[in-house]
Amino acid sequence: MSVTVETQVIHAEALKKVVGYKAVDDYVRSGMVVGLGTGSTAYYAIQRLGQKLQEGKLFDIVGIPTSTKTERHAKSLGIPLVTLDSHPVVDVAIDGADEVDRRLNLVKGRGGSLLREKLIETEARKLVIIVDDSKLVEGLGMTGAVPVEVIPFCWRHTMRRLLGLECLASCNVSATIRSENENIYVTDNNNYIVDLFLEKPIPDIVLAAQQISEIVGVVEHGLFLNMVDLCIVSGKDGTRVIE
Ligand code: ABF
Repeated sequence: MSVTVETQVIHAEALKKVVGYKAVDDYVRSGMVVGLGTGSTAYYAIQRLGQKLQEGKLFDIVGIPTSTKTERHAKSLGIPLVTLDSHPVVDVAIDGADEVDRRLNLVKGRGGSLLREKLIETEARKLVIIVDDSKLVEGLGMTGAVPVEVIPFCWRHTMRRLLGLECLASCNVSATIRSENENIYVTDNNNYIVDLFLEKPIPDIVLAAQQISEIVGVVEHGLFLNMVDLCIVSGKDGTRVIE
């Protein structure tokens, strides 16, 4: 039993490594500004980038990290870091996702970094998403939460407004405030995250994205629509690119 579980973990890690390495090998060139994603798959892309810089196979690269965790990781590998303030154009951004639909729309933010991810990846000339095939879905929001970053002030009110949205009325939506070690989880931006759980698919994701954004206490949501240029997917039969 334990051997099987361990084998599955190794297999899952191997799939993440394959897409992380491939993203850097195929889409990062010397001289680029690179958006550095967050999460256990993006981790391998950052590892590869650091490795290629150290080996002199890439040079004149700067990275823009999408979280404080990624910032620490990139620094530990000696990847030079900048921000959008000084480098407003991102040549390529590489990141994971929680769900990817047929049109390459995403749910992101279950790891907690959606705001900085969206801020930086919106500016990417090329957004490369790296996932294993367990992330491919028919309808967004069916395998877990749709995260929404909200300001702490009156978060219960903002949560109620989210639950009352017309566009989610048919989804049997429920919500929780994200917690960590029995405290409310605080994002890198000192905000909270409301996780929306849906029992039925969102009928119109564009409308939902718009209506969620319009709630005043909402900072950003984890629906990433019409942003992705290509998605590298790994599975037991190998790796493929969806464009
Ligand atoms: C980040 O990584 C998040 O938006 C998303 O929640 C997560 C996916 O992480 P993992 O690759 O660890 O599954 O990009």
